[in-house]
Amino acid sequence: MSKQEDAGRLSARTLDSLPSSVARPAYELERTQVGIVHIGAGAFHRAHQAVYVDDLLPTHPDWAICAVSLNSHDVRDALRPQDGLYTLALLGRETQFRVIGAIRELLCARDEGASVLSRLAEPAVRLVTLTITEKGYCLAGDDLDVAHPDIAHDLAAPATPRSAIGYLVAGLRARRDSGVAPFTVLSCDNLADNGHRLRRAVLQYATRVDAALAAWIEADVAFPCSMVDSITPATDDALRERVHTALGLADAWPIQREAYTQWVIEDRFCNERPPFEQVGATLSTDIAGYDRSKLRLLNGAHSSLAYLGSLMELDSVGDAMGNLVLAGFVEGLMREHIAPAIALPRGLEPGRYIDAILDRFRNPSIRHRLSQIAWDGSQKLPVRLLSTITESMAQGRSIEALCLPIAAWMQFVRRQAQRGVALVDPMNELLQAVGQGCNGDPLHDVPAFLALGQVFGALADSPAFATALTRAYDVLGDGSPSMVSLAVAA
Ligand code: CS2
Repeated sequence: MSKQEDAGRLSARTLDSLPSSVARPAYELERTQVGIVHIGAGAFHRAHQAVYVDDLLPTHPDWAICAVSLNSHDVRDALRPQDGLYTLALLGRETQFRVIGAIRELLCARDEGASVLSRLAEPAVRLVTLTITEKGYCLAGDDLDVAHPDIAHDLAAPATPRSAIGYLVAGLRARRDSGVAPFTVLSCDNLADNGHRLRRAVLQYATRVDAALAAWIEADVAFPCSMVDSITPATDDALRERVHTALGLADAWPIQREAYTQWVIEDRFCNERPPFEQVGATLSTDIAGYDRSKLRLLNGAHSSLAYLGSLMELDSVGDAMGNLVLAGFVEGLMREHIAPAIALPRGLEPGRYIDAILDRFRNPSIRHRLSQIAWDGSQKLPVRLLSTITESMAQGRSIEALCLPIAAWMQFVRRQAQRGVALVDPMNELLQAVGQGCNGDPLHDVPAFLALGQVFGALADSPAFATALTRAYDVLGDGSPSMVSLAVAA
């Protein structure tokens, strides 16, 4: 980068030129020290967890973040020239801009694996956090998918891993071998029981690599669960321009999110932990119920809006909420079909929780595209909606309404496949084949989807589920906007 370009871009050198309206790190960047390695340096991490850390660094400078992307070098390449700095736009009635300094190092594991491993081995790193999305866990049902190409690679070459699981185990092994206390492993992904699931996958992998290491991990490493929440629409050019105007400097990768944020963390760490409770997180020994309530109510409603709304040719969550028929259907789904099937945590009043979620969906300052939420449906639907269906059936409740968004996903897959549009989904190839083979007859199409065992699991064998899903698929007809409107109105 030339000196001239440098002068016009956000970096440690240009921080002092920021207008007073833009908040900046309230600590000296060079006095911080990396204490957290984060795997999955995407927008959600930078908008959520890194902001809590940014609030903590003035008083606890030894908890800065080394942010690792497993495959893509885009975040590293955008932020390294900016000394890790980036802008967060908080979308409230008025947008507030804030420069975040919590990420002090950026690594891309694919090109810099050795640096990632040496960070993981450092005693000063006491916590490893993850936002690798559902697919990053390489699970098949509740177990590690040992046939997954990255896991198969790592099992054959555990010293030079590719997967997050492979990195965690290689890092823990280095610590055990040199007598360093293990780090805590904290999953921050939208999965129920995320810590338990990650622990199980790590142990299954470690057992195959080194049984003694697996026993050490089992006894000494903590994998707390957590629930994360903040709506984070993807960065677009409009945001880049707004940020440029507000800062008077270019930022290659600003991010945006709603003002609301929540982080509930199970207080079970095997090494020192950052005092996140001082900066707004909730730490509790019992967080069961928070993750399910959020995943099933907020994310379940989001995915329902995404698939039904996309078929209706709506663009954003705001547009979908402006369609009173669709909004009414999703509200009814939350109040009458999802909430009653969840064991809610003590103190969480479902009516108020749902009101607050619906208000957030209506936030006029946010343009959250349905197409973004529609990504990775094969990974999201099991945790967001199919789990509610399983429990509703066990409780003898009706599942008719809950099957409509699942049928909408199937219609969505069919439409994209038949239009020749690839899906953003790790199962794209398989889904394309199923979608292209659909002929619109529910008795033909529904069994083809139900054969996707990775998505439907044991539900695929339930005749009651197959009947309800077939009916829902039939009601959606050809999946055209008018048919879908009629279906949600019914
Ligand atoms: C959304 C989530 O993209 C999606 O699938 O449902 O990212 C959602 O915005 C967050 O989980 C809110 O905390």
